[in-house]
Amino acid sequence: MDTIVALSSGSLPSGVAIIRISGPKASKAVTALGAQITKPRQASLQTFYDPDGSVIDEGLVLWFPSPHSFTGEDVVELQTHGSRAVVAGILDVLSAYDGVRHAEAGEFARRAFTNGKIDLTEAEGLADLIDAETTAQRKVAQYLATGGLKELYKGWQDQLLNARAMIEADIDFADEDDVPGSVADQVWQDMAALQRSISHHLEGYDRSERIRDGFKISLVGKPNVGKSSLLNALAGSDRAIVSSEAGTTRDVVEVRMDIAGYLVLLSDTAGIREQAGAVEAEGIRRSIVSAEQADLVLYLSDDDNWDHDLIGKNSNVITIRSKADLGKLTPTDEEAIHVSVNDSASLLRILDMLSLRIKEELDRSRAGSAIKSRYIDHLHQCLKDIKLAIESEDALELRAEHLRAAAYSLGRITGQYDTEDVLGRIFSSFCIGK
Ligand SMILES: Nc1nc2c(ncn2[C@@H]2O[C@H](COP(=O)(O)OP(=O)(O)OP(=O)(O)O)[C@@H](O)[C@H]2O)c(=O)[nH]1
Ligand SMILES: [Mg+2]
Repeated sequence: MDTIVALSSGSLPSGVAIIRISGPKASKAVTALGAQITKPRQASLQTFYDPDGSVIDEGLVLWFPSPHSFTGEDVVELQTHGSRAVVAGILDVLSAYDGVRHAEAGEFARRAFTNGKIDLTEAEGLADLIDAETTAQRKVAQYLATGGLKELYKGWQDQLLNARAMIEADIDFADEDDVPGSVADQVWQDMAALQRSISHHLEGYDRSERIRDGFKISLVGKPNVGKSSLLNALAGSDRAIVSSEAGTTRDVVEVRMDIAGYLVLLSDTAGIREQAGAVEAEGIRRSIVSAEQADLVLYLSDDDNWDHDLIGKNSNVITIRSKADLGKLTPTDEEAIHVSVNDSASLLRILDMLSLRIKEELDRSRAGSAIKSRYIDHLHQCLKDIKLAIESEDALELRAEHLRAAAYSLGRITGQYDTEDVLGRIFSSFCIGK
């Protein structure tokens, strides 16, 4: 294995330059500069010499013995003045050392990957982090670089491989007919749940952009069910007009609030009903638009008639049974949350639930925005194979084989099974010294 060397800091001239050297000869090669390694991970100030004995520069030497280094190999980092002449002089001496050469683009990261220090998603996150220009980009890149998706995909891969193992164990011990409630039945339920998680994750990719400017919650329902009252109670101020007259709210009223540290835009809307005058009808149209664009819909009703068609298309809905203090509650199929603006405990329950939901959505959106286009095809292929496994009428052996294929697709994302040319393409897009 060659030892590689490169300037790892940015363009010269600069205040300081960092030269990184990685590989078995790292500690030996610095002796060519008249320097030597000292205590691991501790800076020591030393002088660097040319072979003819003249001083090139003075700077710091840092020693990271294998495996506790970025690449997992022996690494030495030199901090010198960021002068073109100094850096060129030092690189000349080091690269002339036997077994040491200049690094290619992305070669340090590639070695970190080969040595299992990072997986492919983390390597890509690192590249994004270096390129990040905005806080939002930085956060997403940081998530990817620190293994956010690696953990998620690894977890799914484990589930698939466990399921396959369970099925194979089942085949080995099975009687002629399939016993209901057998291990395999549980496995297929788990696989259906996994399928949902992966689809959900892919949806997050599409939604991720929007949530950044604030999490939008829309209060919708029929007239007079208490939407404006709930908005006021949650916001802690009389922002919307409340009256016992149906059709009070005519336009969308938006309040900005902080729920558990998240910026939330809570919208009150006009009650939705058939017979309405021109102004109210326009208000109702706006209610439906608001409900469709919301990240979360709170669907209020003060009776037990729920009609999800009423509120338009949005799969992210929480049903709320309002005016719970009036005591007309009857059990319903709908798992509605009971709330009364006169009962502060019920309001706190709503706030708790909202902060939980917002956190879940934000986690999902963050994971979603970290998905790279390269992953999408593999995730779709994974879903396809799980579906085949679940729906197939074939023998269990064949169905288990689809699960193996699904796990393989996830392994392609993390780089577990990738071919030389795919890896080469990814790492060569990195710059030299990375
Ligand atoms: N008892 C009781 N009354 C409530 C509650 N919430 C709202 N109300 C009453 O219900 C009536 C309608 O409340 P609003 O908040 O204006 O209802 P809305 O859904 O905004 O109505 P529109 O704007 O007309 O669609 C008012 O008289 C409120 O005082 C509650 O939790 N308990
Ligand atoms: Mg209202």
